[in-house]
Amino acid sequence: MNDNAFEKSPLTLLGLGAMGTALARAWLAAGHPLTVWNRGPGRAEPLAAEGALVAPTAAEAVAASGLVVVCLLDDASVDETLTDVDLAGKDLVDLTTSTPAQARARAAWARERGARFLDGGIMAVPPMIGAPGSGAYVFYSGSRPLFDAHHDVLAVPAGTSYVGEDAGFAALHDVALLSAMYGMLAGISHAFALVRKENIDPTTLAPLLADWLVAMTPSVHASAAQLADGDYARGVVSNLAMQVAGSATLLRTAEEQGVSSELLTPYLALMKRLLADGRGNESTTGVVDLLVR
Ligand code: FVH
Repeated sequence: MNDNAFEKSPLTLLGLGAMGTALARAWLAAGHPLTVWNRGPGRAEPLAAEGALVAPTAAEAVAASGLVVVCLLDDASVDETLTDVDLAGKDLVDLTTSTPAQARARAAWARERGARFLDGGIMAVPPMIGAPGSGAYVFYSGSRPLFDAHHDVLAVPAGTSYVGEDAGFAALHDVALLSAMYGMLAGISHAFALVRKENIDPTTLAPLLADWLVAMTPSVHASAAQLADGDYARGVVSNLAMQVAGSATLLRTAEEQGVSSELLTPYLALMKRLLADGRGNESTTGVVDLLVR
């Protein structure tokens, strides 16, 4: 084996915000030759001191490597940055958060310019990047040959999860997980609001809340199994009729504690609609049917 076999592959990174900088540091620490570009000045300087090559323009940065990773604010900023840049023969990986439709349009746009395209959805915050054991990973979708060719490089800052040739799937998985997170955060807010006026230390409630949420997570798998076979009554432990009856206590408690129920009522209203449809013996999985237009 010659020495070149141990050389790390070079890449270019466009965008040195909080996430871009974390990605850059992970690749530099792993010994990858890295060319960086950022729209505004200042952000590249610390990375230059750590070994990055700083390109004066996005076009020059792109020209420097076959693999080009983009991590900008939004899809519009990707457009602004790459519109006049020659992408022919490049492997473009877009880690900018986008919608599935934006990712699919970006894939077609890249193809028209002679580039292979992979979209990514980052499931991490910057401190988790390049930190072994942090649980950080990135959903990827689009060109499988691109993903396979650069897997070793892409796996440096975070784990990888390839979810299909459809370029929109990474964004879809990303947004599905983030949307679930906001549902959870809404519930946490409501719980803390309920105890706000009492002599209950939020830091005492916190571990109880966290443990309870963890204990309830198997319901994700139960719902998935029911959705897969279409039987929403299979294996039901706490049926909808009981839960709707119980929800009156939740609403009344909110009122007693002087807490708005605006985060709870939309979900409870959907449960009530299912009950009115005669589905009281089922779980709450049927809410999915009501949401899909
Ligand atoms: N930070 C996070 O917690 C989340 C975690 C999950 C994934 N997101 C997404 O990652 C993308 C980048 O996020 P970021 O954290 O790096 O964001 P900022 O620190 O705000 O940096 C934004 C960079 O984008 C550049 N930029 C903005 N507008 C333009 C434009 N029109 N043309 C060219 N570049 C642009 C900005 O440059 P500058 O302001 O320094 O000149 C920064 O480099 C994002 O999609 C998250 O949703 C992060």
